[in-house]
Amino acid sequence: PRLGSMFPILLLSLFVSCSGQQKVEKKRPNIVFIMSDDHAYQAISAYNNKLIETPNIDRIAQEGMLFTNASVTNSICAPSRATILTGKHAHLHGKVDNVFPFDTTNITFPQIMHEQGYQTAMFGKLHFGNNPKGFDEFMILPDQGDYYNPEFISKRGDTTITGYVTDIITDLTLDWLKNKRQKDKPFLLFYLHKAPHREWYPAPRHYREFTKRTFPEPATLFDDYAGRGTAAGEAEMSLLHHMTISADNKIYPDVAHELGIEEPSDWGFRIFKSKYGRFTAEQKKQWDEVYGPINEEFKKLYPGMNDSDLLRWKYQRYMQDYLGCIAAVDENVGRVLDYLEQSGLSDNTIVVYTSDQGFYLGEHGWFDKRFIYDESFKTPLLMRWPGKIKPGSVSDEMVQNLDFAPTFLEAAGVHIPDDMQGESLMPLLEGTPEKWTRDAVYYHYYEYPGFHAVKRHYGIMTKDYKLIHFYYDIDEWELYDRKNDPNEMNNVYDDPAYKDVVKELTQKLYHIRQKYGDSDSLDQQFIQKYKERGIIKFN
Ligand code: SGN
Ligand code: CA
Repeated sequence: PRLGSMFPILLLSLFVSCSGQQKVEKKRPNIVFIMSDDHAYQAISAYNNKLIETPNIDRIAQEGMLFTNASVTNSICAPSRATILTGKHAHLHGKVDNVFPFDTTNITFPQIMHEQGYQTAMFGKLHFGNNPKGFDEFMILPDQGDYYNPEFISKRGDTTITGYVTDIITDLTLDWLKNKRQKDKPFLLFYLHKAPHREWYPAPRHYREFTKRTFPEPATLFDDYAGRGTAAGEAEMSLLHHMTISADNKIYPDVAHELGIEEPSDWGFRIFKSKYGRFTAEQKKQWDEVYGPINEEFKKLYPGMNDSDLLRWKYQRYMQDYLGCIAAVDENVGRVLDYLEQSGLSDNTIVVYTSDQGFYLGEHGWFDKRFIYDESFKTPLLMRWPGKIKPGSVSDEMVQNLDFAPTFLEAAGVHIPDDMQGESLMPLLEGTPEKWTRDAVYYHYYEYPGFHAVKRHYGIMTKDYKLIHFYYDIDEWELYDRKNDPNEMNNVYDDPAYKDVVKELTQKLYHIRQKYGDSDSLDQQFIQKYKERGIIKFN
């Protein structure tokens, strides 16, 4: 199939020489790759509308395909982005965590498409520590970026733009689409939101509305991790203990001190002060009008709260701000989709909506990600391609962020390098799932010891099971029966009834590690590099 993907480009080249550039270029699809940061599939109404309506993001699935089993190879920001760009697992591209710099000798698919005549642009969050290669134009946030009055890095230098980040990234994207791009070339556009990344600062129009709402609690909010191993119990991402009252829940530091709320470090207070300190006078005024009364109410409630009351209150505060951020993403995605329609670009443009990973919205009492458990391993994926994807289709195949690079290269009629590890999604998009043969996906998380204390682990998922090995300072195995235990509450690794499954999955895991070139000795090399690196800066 890879050699086959050369033929369209050969035919196209023939066509160029006979009939000129324009006609040919029309046939190669444009790609708009929309990715937000930490957007859980639980917060997209195309998946379910318990928490929020996202009518604009949903349009992509209504007019295209919704993937219900899409996952990432390593549930953390920069490694996911490196996998998307290279089509390789982290142990090969080397960006195994958020801290090691991206090795720019890697060849990325935008570089290849650029060489093949695509115009390339990127707006928003990349989080690589270095600038993207192969782009005609980019304006990216430094590191995690800011919600209010963000700075941007571009080829022309740094600049700060007043306003709300999700609106600004969209303005830049639309300005490029309308006024800056060369209209006779196909384009590859990365439209990358910072939202809804921690610490979840919504725009005034949305916090006014969302702070009035109450959201349903997940079934596992009060999880005590009894059915799992050491790693779940030791992770530091609980709403009750690790979500900060100030930076995350927006209680002013003075109010927290007055109430005698102690936190393990003053980090949450410092972050809140620095974020609040970025506001203009007008933004502060608007903020205080809404969050002032929330603080007053909390002053009254807090003295009478027990742990479960506080957990419930934190969950509501969390959801109000997190979902408020998503409301702005959805509105802005609508602006871009509208422009594609109005300009006539829609018909020949592939639109993708995804996130760099999933996220916990109170499930298992958590926020953040990193684990191979469903909420963080799975990621939203919606794709529209008029004329190729049948509107309203759904795929439950196990696709991964690893697959974007080969998919887009094939769509553009470009040869897929042999060392790319993903599979082109083309058979699924074209409605021929019988040509899709993958029966398992591989996962590997590395950033430990580190922020949120999620232990190193790798694992395999099939449609029925998930087998996980936690290593480094423990040596523990977990097996989950996906069909009978969808919330992954009971590790059945030692249950005699699953003896054969354990045997079969262990072999499969061994083979998939071999197939992708991962190994115990590579694990040790990454641990060694990690130790040599010494002090780690997490952001
Ligand atoms: C920040 C967050 C963490 C988060 C990492 C990684 N803390 O450090 O909660 O896990 O980013 O996120 S924050 O309060 O400073 O935002 S990632 O999406 O970039 O991988
Ligand atoms: Ca992320």
